[in-house]
Amino acid sequence: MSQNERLSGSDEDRNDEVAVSEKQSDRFTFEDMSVVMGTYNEEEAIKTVITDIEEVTDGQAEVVCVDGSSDRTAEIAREHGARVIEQEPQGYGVAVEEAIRTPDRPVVVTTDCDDTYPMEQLPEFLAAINEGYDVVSGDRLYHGAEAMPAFNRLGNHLFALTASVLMGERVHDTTTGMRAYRREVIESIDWTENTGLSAELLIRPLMRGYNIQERPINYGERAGDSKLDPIEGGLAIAKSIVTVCLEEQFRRF
Ligand SMILES: Nc1nc2c(ncn2[C@@H]2O[C@H](COP(=O)(O)OP(=O)(O)OP(=O)(O)O)[C@@H](O)[C@H]2O)c(=O)[nH]1
Ligand SMILES: [Mg+2]
Repeated sequence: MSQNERLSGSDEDRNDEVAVSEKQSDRFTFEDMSVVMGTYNEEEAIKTVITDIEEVTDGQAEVVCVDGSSDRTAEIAREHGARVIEQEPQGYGVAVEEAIRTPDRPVVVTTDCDDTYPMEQLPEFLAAINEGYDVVSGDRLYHGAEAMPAFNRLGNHLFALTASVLMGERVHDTTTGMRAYRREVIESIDWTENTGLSAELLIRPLMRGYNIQERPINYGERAGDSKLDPIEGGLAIAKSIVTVCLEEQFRRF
């Protein structure tokens, strides 16, 4: 069910009551949702993440993993019903771009496979998409993100401030891994970044006028080892933010 199909029910000739009841029955459900992630040696977390998604969505959401692991992550993911696409490890964004482009369901949710993101908030994300948002972005910093290393927390505040200045609009968490997108947003934009893909996935839609909501989320302790080097990764993300914001500003002229 595409957004166009949803809106096609609002024919002027129909009375409001019929239009409202049609709109309600056309709301997206978890059967319209794919939860996608890159997975790279996440043996410690994969079972919990998939089980949480299954429980919260009553087994209705599809799970897609783009996997570059040398451990048992892919095997465990398949055992728990996920669709697994194998890919040589080439970085976060290469995996996540493949993951977001794979599903044909109309609502795509990204997460990390490290048990840091609250799958129990998936119903809220779906509800916000049904309210009309094109992108719903989990804001980890709102509640303080105590589980995040202090250096990363500071960096994430600085990324959000930098992006806000360059975009001319306040955002609070540009590098979060948990977001819901209408699939047409993903398909309508060319993605260019790797480590900085998460920031790009917020900045380009926002600067092109899509309807974005940031929602506070809880952020947990990571299971297993981080795949991001804080300095090298942080510099790559900063470069992506500046590049993408400037490209989008120029695109407006
Ligand atoms: N397939 C694949 N997945 C990757 C690659 N790099 C990272 N990932 C996955 O992408 C997700 C995000 O990586 P994380 O290590 O959690 O990065 P992060 O969230 O910035 O760092 P933490 O704060 O430590 O969680 C995880 O599920 C990783 O397994 C890669 O090269 N290939
Ligand atoms: Mg993570």
